[in-house]
Amino acid sequence: MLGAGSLGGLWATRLFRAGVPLHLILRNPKRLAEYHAAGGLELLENGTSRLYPIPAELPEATTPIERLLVACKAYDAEAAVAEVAPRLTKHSEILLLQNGLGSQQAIAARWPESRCIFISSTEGAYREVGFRIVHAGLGHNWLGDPGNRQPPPWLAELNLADIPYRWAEDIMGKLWRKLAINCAINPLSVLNDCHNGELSNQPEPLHKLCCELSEVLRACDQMDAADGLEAEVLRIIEATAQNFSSMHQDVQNGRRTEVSFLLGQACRAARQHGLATPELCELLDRLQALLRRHGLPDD
Ligand code: NAD
Ligand code: KPL
Repeated sequence: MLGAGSLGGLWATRLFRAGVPLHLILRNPKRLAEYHAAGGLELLENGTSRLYPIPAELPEATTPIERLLVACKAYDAEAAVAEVAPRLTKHSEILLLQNGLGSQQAIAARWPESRCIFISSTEGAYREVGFRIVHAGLGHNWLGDPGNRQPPPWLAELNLADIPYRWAEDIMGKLWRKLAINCAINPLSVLNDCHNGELSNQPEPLHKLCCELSEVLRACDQMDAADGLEAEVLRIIEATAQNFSSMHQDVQNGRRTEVSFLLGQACRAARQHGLATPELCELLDRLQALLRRHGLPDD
C-alpha cells in the first residue's frame, strides 16, 4: 500500500484485519519512525477505534511487489510508483485509487508490463492526527481495467475485508462521470465559499456547466456518462447539502487540490476535441486565480 493516508488507511486497515498479507510503504525514515512510535494505523469507525499494527517499510526495501495499491493524491501518484518500480514483478498489478483522470493513464503507459486496475471510490475518510483515520462516509468502489474486461481472481478478498465494490466493465465511464460531477460542484463551491447545498441557488451556471461537460463526455465517447448528468448533479447537491466539497476542504486547509486531474482534464479534453467550452474555461481561470491568491499551486 503506497500512500497510507486517508483512503489508503481505510483500505489497508480493512484488508489487514481480514488477514490479507499487506505492507505499508511510507515516504521516508522519519515517517516510518513516527509510524512505529504510533504502533500502527488507527481506524475510527462507527464510534469505535482500533489500532492495526500493519507492517511498514520504505520504498527502497527489496522484497518484490506483486500487487501495488496506490492511494496517493493524483499529483503524487506517478512519482510514488517510480520510487518502487524496480521492485514490481513482471506480471504485477497496480491498483490506482486516484480521483479524476490523467494520473492513471500516465502510470499505465509508463509501466505497460503491469496490469493497471483503476478504482473510482465514493467512500469518505479523513486523517485526524498522525496515523488516526476516520471512516467518515459510506460509499462504493468501482474497479475496472480499460484494457481487459476480465476481473482478477483475487476480487473476493475485498468481500472478506468488507470493502464495498463492484467490477465495472466500463470503468472509464464511472471515472468520467465522477469527474464531471466534481467539475460541476467543487470549483463553484470553492469560488462561492459555500456548502454544496447553497449551489442549488445557482441553477443557471450549473445548467451551462453541465451542458458543456455533457458535450465533452460525448466527444470522448462517454455517452452513458453524459446521460442525465445535470439531474444527478442536482441530486448530489441536495444529498450533500450540508457538506463542503473535498476541493473546498483542501483550499480551506491550505492543501494542494487535484484541479489538474478534474476541471483541468475536462478543459484539456475539450481542446483536444476542438470543442468551445467558455464556461468551463472561465471557471478554470477563476479557480486557478483563487488558488494563487491562497498561495496554492494552480495545477
Ligand atoms: P491523503 O493526502 O490523505 O493521503 C495520501 C498519502 O500519500 C499521504 O499520506 C502522503 O504522505 C502519501 N504519499 C504521497 N507521496 C508518497 C510517496 N512518494 N511515497 C509514499 N507515500 C506517499 O489523500 P486521500 O484523501 O487518501 O486521497 C487519495 C486519493 O483518493 C485522491 O486522489 C483522492 O481524490 C481520492 N479519494 C479520496 C477520498 C477520501 O475520502 N479521502 C474519497 C474518494 C477518493
Ligand atoms: O465527490 C464529491 C467531492 O466533494 O469531491 C462530491 C461530494 C460528490 C461533490 O462533488
